[in-house]
Amino acid sequence: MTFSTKVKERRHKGGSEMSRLRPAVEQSPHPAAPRLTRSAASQARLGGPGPPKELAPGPYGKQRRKHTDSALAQELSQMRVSGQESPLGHALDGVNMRHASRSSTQNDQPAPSPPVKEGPRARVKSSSRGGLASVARLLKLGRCKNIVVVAGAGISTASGIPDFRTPGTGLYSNLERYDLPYPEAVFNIDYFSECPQAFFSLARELYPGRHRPNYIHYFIRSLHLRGLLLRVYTQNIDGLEKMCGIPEDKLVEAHGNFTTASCHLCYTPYPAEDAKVAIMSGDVPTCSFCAGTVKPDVVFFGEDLPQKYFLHSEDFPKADLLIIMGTSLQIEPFASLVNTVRASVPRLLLNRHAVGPFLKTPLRRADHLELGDLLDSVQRMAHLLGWSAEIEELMRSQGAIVSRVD
Ligand code: CNA
Repeated sequence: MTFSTKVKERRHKGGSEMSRLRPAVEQSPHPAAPRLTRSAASQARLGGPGPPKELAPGPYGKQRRKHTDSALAQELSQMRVSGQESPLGHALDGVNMRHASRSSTQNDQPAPSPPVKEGPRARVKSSSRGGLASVARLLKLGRCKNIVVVAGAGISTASGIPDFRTPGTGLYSNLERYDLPYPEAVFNIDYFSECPQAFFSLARELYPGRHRPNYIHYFIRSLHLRGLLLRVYTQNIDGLEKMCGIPEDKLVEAHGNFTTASCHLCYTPYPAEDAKVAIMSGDVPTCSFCAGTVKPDVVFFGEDLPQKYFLHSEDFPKADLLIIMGTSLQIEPFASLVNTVRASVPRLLLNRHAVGPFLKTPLRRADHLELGDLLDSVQRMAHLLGWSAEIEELMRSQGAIVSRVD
């Protein structure tokens, strides 16, 4: 089974393989998809190397086959039908993605990339502040013992890693010289085939070792140390969750990581350290078997998410608190995952803007949001909980710099 990731706004490019913009509340008319792949709305805009219709196998190709008949695929498809619609229109459904063909998209012209919408504070009627206190109270009362964290690039900006979409500072601006048709093209496998240097440039930025985890990562670890963390699902590929000491079994790096590498054509494994040395020195590592370009096993659009991702089907129904941090919720599966906790379960969004289901008004009864700088919010949350000193001590013990926002 494979996964689709998708962006919430997508422009219809014409042609069956391309996606259509579709509001998030629409329902997919498609039947359960036996396979889903990661795809981005903006790939639809690209036209050229858009999401493959006949899925080219990815580095997780074996897993894809393994999951083909999984009941989980059906569940995910239903999840999409019942809660999240694909802004890509049908192309985001596993079925469409499954039948997408790379070659058939190659002559399409790129369409302009519409700005990603995030909810301005004014649209959110409910208080955009105050969510912290409510959730901290629940935690103090011992009501939350199976916390699921869903994280995105925003948790790492305090570590000096830009996110994608923040205007001015986003990684996209650093990749301008590659003339990417849209930010996520850097994770497009066909684009990579033509221009690996765009991704390698990003990889040089994100390879573990250059950046350190920040207070937010340690806050999540602190949840774990208190026995409250069921799992953290991160879209990040920077490895900072692992680096701060969140154990492997508590962590789902849904978009892969740099720990392993393989040929993007034949999936022959390649020594990750050799790939890193080549990429860091500006070379292109090539497969000794087929001479294809090697890449770290970061999940590109059209490739399978790691098998571990499927833990979500057990975790989310079990969660008694969902904390969503630093993500625009533009890419599936995350956008859908946040809707799979029970309706009575509190969801706390910590982000600069309202996103995903937090754009709807009125908010769900158990929804809380705290808008503003994430580091500030998390530090205030820790303060409310009385955890600040412990987290700072934890950081110092690992040589991390403690910077306080008072
Ligand atoms: P995104 O689409 O860039 O969204 C980030 C979100 O975080 C936005 O809503 C921002 O407003 C918000 N944000 C950023 N900084 C702060 C802050 N200091 N305080 C509060 N809110 C903030 O990133 P997503 O994670 O949603 O998108 C998923 C993509 C981006 C994944 O495929 C990632 O692999 C990819 N990405 C990863 C990294 C990384 O690993 N660190 C960096 C950049 C992009």
